[in-house]
Amino acid sequence: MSKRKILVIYTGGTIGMMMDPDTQALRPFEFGNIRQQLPMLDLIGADITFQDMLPLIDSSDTNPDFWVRLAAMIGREYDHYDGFVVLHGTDTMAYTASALSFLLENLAKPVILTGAQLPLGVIRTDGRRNILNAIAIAAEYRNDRPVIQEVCIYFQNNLFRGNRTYKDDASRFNAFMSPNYHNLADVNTDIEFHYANIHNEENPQPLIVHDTMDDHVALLKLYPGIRPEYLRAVLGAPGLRAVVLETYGVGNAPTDPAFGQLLKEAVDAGIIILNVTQCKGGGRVEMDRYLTGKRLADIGIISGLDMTTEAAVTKLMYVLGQIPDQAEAKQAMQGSLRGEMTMDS
Ligand code: ASN
Repeated sequence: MSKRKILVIYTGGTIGMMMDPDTQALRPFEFGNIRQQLPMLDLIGADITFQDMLPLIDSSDTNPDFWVRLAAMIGREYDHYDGFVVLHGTDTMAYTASALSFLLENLAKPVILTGAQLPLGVIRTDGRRNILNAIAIAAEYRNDRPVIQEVCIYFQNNLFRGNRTYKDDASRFNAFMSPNYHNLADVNTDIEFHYANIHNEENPQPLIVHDTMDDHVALLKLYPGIRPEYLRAVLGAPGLRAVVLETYGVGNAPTDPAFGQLLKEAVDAGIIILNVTQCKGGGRVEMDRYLTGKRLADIGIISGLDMTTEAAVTKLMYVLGQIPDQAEAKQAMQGSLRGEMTMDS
């Protein structure tokens, strides 16, 4: 069997950063000599090509335009490679993984994002193992079909569905979590794939690479004491089409009538309000559990069920980019598009 062809796209992030001699701060540098830094690459048994996506960025500079360009780059190379690895900063990796999952419709090849908490050039780097394992996973085929056919994040021994993750820790190597969906694989002495959790495309359709996202989306986190004028300022922003509302627990919010009235006016004006929970460790929005949540459902706020904030924001940007009509977009938001939320059974 010929070697699997893997394209590694380097976008920036700590993994390839070096200390800037002038500022003493880490910033992205062109990868260039990665093969010298990773002699083990040759042992993977894959045919590996590296491409930089310029300009290299710290992932704090990620935005919808960057996601569209990255999706287009994968789309252009889709037929030439068996799998893709994207080297990306950790800070917004969960947003990029979520956005890519929506932009790449009918994906039937692996797209694995990974990165590092310490640069490759540092002796204790986590980047070396993350890259090598991500490439090995992208090159894994069974019965001549890729084992992974979706957008994932590989980090510190865990393979996650990308649109189920968030960055949980600023310094631990085990930086990502997927509280509401099981791992797709665990990497120890062996790579153990959990096939029941992995999306399996029986009849792959041609890949569709979407190229529009609408960023008229706001994210609003509730906190005790939030002033109505702050809420009014967000809801009154020109052009606003949708809000991700991070509520308490299973989707609860203050019962203050003035607060409810502001939300109702926004919903009546056609703004989509999507309720997700602030609880990072897991759980789902159930607006009928408490009166405080039921009031939100009654005014037309929709449930994000067990979606992460990262998936909610990028899904809205994607859906609004495809669907100009607010009512239709609201409808589309309530289904699972790429396994990003668990539907009620
Ligand atoms: N600031 C970096 C980034 O997200 C953090 C990292 O990659 N660990 O680009």
